[in-house]
Amino acid sequence: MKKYDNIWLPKCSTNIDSSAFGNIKIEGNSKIINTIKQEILGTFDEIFAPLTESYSLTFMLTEQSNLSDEGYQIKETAGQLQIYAKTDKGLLYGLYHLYRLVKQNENLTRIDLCENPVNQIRMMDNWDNMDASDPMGSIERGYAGDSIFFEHSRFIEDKRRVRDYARLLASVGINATTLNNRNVLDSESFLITDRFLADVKEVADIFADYGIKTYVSADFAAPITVGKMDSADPLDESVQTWWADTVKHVYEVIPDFGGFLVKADSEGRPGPMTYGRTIVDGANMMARALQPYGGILFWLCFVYRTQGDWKNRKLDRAKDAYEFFKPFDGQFEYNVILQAKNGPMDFQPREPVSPLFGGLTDCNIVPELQITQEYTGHQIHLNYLVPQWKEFLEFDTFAKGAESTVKKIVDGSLFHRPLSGIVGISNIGNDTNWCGHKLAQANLYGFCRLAWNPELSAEKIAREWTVNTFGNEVQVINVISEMLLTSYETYENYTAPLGIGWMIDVETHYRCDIDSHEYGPWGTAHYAERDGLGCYRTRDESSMVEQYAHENAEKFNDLATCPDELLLFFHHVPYGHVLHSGKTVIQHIYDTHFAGVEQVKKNIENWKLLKDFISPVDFQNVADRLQQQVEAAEDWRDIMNAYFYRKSGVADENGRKIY
Ligand code: GCV
Repeated sequence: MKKYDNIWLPKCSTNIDSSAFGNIKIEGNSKIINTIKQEILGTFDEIFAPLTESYSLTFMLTEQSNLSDEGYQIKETAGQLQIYAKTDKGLLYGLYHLYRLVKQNENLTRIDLCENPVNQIRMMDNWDNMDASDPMGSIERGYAGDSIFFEHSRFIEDKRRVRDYARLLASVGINATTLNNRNVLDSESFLITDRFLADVKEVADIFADYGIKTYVSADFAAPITVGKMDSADPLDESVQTWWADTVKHVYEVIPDFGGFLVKADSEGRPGPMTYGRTIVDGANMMARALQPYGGILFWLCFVYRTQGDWKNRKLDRAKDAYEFFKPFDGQFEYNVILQAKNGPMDFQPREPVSPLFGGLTDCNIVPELQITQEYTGHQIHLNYLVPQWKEFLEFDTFAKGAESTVKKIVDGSLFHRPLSGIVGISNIGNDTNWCGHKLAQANLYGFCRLAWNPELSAEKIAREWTVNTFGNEVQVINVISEMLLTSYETYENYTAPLGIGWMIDVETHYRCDIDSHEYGPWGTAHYAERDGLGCYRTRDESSMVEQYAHENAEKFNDLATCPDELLLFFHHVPYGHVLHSGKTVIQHIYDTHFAGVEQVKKNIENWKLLKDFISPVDFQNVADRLQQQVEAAEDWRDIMNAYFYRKSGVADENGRKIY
């Protein structure tokens, strides 16, 4: 097994001396309680030995009504430090909070805090493949090495790293995970059969030790690929029986199994539409098979027409998901959760919120946010995405009048949904520092902290992660948090402008390649031509704006009110169009592209200030990545500026070098 750094947590040794408990009392008896005991013993020297010099410590189960099932209270009186919770899981979360307090040097005397998670399902999806192109277990859009679950088309024997991942996720409140890529190919189809169920159980048991439920991505066509039937038609009784029997067996082996994630009728994946059936026919059929066991079906809304027509302005990929799903609102089984990307397209650096949020009012829907940096710099570029996610969560859908924010859909309160929550696409792999770029760990941490409490600010999360990871040195905290907090804007500056996206190479989604999505069979992405650029999504064009509630439709439709950062997502404008900022579009493109590169150069200088405070390995890791980032940013700047200068014929007001 590759060696690796621990991240924001104290190291947990397995060479433990059980006599060390001393005056720490722990109520209860369960697998999770054992995890707590192991944590206490494993981190004794760093955390508990100093703590028990001042306090006696008790982990107590309670019936307190101010606590939810996963909540906890940490309270100190007269030298007694107590962690109360209704459940063992709450105690575990309380323990991890205690770590944070210790790392942040908080004074624990007379402390009295109470925490309940705001969101119900806090899920991490993994895009790990068993084989595909890489025998070591590749990760689709993964930028931090190979899979920690799979190699050579089977499970990795040594599960220590899976355990550490479970620990990491639980330490920031994650309570569900999907093991494998939603693009279910070959071997992965058999995860729900005896070929792999014993392994799935072993992994699920590890996650369960940390209060995390395990799901797998299932192939809608499994009755054919696995069951050797000639159809996967959801209305075919033998197909329904096949799923019922298969699910029954899964639960016989893994009684606390979570359920399935399904990507159907999307990007070449089969689905009910293959058989002329509806989304509801397909989803409900699988959901019913899960119902006797309390299982949940996550069904992806990432369904779009893959063929565009640049001449037909009514055809618009951004409209597709809403058009496919809205007609079925209210018809899904109670245990179906629709899972939709934050934006209507595909994890671009800047998109408006998907109109499915607020548009679907009568079914369970959760957003998925991409922690792995597919279109946002591949964990080579520093890009702390928490500010993007905060904007998403704060967006007012106006679905039930003002204050109908996305975060109220995520916590289930807006439409009083029985099932609700949020999903992140993981950014870890088997790299020594888990995320490729050491500072990309802040995104993993940040997603999970927001999933627990969306009110936390991007700044608070950045500082908290920095202290937990690098310690309390003020200069380190200031430099790293400043680098993190400006990095999203920096990346946006030197890549595609004003919300348009897609000016990136079509295969890897990394390099600047302005036209690679423009002239393919999918249709058009940016419509850049001699006189202007931008999409045609207003009321009189593709009419995508109409999918939003009236207030937002009006705002986006009108040039006078459409926010600058989304202008080109909705409008085609001349290069001379003046933004609310007072700049013309063309000057904005030049200025942001020059500024973005300068911001990365500044980070390179700032990082050097930390040489004496950061371990040599981490220091070099970030320094190397910043160097790669600046080179890529210079490419983006030069290609973008040259392209738009030549298209528009308008010179830079400041006479800078444009090729
Ligand atoms: C896992 C995008 C990505 C794919 C990804 C897909 C999805 O299209 O490029 O790699 O597949 O989204 O979310 O299913």
